[in-house]
Amino acid sequence: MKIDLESHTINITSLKEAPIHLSAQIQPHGLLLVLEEPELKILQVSNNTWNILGITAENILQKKLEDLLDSFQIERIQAGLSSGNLEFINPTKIWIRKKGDDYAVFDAVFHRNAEGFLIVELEPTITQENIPFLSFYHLAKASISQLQETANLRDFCQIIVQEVRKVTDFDRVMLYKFDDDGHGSVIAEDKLDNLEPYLGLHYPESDIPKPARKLFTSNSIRVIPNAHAQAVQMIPSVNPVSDRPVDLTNSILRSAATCHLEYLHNMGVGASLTISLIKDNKLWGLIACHHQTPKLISYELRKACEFLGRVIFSEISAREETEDYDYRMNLTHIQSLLIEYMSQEDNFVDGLVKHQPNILDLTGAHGAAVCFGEDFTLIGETPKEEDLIFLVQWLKNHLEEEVFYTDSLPQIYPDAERYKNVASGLLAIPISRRNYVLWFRPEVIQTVNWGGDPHKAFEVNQSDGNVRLCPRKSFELWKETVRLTSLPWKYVEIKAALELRKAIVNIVLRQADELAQLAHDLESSNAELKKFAYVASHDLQEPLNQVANYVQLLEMRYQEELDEDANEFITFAVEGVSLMQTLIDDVLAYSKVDTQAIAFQLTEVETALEKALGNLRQRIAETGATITHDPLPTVMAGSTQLMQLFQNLIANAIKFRSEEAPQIHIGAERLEDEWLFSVKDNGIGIEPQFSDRIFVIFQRLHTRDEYHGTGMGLAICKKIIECHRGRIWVESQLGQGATFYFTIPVGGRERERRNGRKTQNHLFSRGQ
Ligand code: BLA
Repeated sequence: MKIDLESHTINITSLKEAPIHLSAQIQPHGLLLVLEEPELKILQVSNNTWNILGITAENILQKKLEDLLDSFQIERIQAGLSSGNLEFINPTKIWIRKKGDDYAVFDAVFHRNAEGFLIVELEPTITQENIPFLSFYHLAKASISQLQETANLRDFCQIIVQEVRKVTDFDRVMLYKFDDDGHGSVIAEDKLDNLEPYLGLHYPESDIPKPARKLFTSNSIRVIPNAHAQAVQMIPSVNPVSDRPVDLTNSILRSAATCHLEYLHNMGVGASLTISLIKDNKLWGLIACHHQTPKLISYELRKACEFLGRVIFSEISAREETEDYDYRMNLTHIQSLLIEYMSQEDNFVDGLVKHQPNILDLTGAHGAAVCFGEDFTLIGETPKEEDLIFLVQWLKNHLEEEVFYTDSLPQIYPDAERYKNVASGLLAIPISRRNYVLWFRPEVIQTVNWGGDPHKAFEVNQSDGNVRLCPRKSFELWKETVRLTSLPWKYVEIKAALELRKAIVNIVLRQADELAQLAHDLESSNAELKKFAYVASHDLQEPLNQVANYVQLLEMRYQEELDEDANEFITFAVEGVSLMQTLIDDVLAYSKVDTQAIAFQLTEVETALEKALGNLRQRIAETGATITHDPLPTVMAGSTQLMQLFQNLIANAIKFRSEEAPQIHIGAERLEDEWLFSVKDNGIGIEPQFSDRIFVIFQRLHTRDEYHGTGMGLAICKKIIECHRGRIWVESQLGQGATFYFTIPVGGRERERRNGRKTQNHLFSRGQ
């Protein structure tokens, strides 16, 4: 009866992942004993002793091995058991007396299971197929030397299956390779001509479920000499000492799961031999041999196959790696160039995208994005920035290792279906929790040939109250068109991405170090300045007041006695004191301009300007200055500082006026991501060579006699603008007036000036 999956809460996974190593059944061609050391007491035995030995299981249980075997055999076994390595005695030929005087001869194989019980498996000795190990070894060696002459991996695998078939004489021998997700495909095949080819066909993960794959990493050989044989029960089915089913992970005789036997029946297989191929502790693939009729394989032949599998496979692994050798060398070269570019650029991202080759070449991607915080740098064909914001957010929760890759992003992140044409494949590395490099590949529609419809890989059946899985009946070619998938990322490409990650992390760390050092230096120089300002305001102020007071006292008390010169000297002294006071005030004002101290808020520039003009009322009136302005915007700024900025610049324009009455215009222009302000006058102007010097603290172009002041005004302006992450400069010619420009970023100081340099160049070229 077929079961409707929707209406039943059947846990398919638990059915697929049943603990097959605890099966209490074995294949009937051999005997299995579970012994307790050291006295070799028989705890469990397979229920076929009557058929094979003519002795009932009850007559064997709880006896000792010595009750079955002659003492000289027991001595040899005991010696082997105490040597620690059981491989030395495997296989041991043993003779068991049947009822009467007849002896049965077996190949006995010993191993200790995970629970520490000794498992003895007895298989009938096969004389006709008993190929001496050494001659097999020579055969293997001959085929390996032939293998070494073949150039490509595919031909190499083909030779392997041919050789294995030659020595084992199976009807069909295949090399089966697993994908990352547990599916697999036949990559080489040698077979009888009349059999249907399986070469190139794919098989779903459920055909060889997880527990079966896991067993192969521990036990590299599986033999099923007769897929139709009736399994034999262990007696008792539960180990009487541990009170649990006995662990048969490394057993040879353990009966295959019913589901798999049914699978073999459906495929028309009478006997099978399977050898695992392990690479880097992972199951890479299998050599799968099928025979249409039952077929016994001797222990030696199995061992020889295992040996062949290992030796040959080490050669496959090496081939796999050299196959990509040239490509890998090329990627290594690109990688070293990228590292060089990154270290040359101020911003490492420029090093990744602005040169040839760039990061696209490193992984053979069609698009890439470097996501640093909120900044996205895109190259090639990528999803839109707004899509990337969400993708990166999603990645944060799914990226647990140093690299993430998929050749079908839309299948795990459905949002990506909208941009499958650019990003069906994704390879990503995190630089830190907020920063990522992503590579993209477009969808490539592919056809996959399956051995039977993978969507109907199995059915859930119910009989006698038992729910079980049944494999599909048909293994006929089933073509699938695979969409939403890119070409897969190669191992070498993933490795190249990981290497790049290391380099970026190093560079970013080094830059962060340098920045931290700079910040530290800046902080200490700021602290110095603040200390100085404090000292100036308190400690200097006091003696200064004292000088002023005493000079004034001198003037008052001795006025009658002082001549004109003396009075003039006193005036100079008083002026000096007041200049010094202004200097102290300016230094204090300068030291107070500090990013932390500025209250950034939406500020109407016009209001700030009006306040500044209010403070300059008197000077404006005295000089007859006219001040005009463009419509002014609202910006993110410190309003007090903005007012001070205008006050200083306008005061400067008035101070350095020409013969004519000052005409001052304040302009404002919106650029891409900043506001550009200008304060233009018709004053005496500045020689262009001095245009940088004027912003330096205490720098004066004129003597104090010509123009009063401390030379601090523009230094304060510069500092205010720097605190706003803007720029300030002057354009002027001597005698032709001057225009001071400054910028304020639209987004406030948090927004970096991303294309600052570009904007400035463009301005300068327009100004010429
Ligand atoms: C085992 N299935 C296997 C094995 C192979 C396959 C090679 C290991 C062989 C062995 O243990 O003897 C599958 N054989 C294949 C494939 C090809 C082939 C893909 O020749 C391709 C040409 N199998 C199912 C379903 C279940 C299942 C629905 O299809 C149900 C759970 C189970 N397969 C299953 C189990 C094993 C297995 C449990 C392990 C058998 C065992 O060791 O007990």
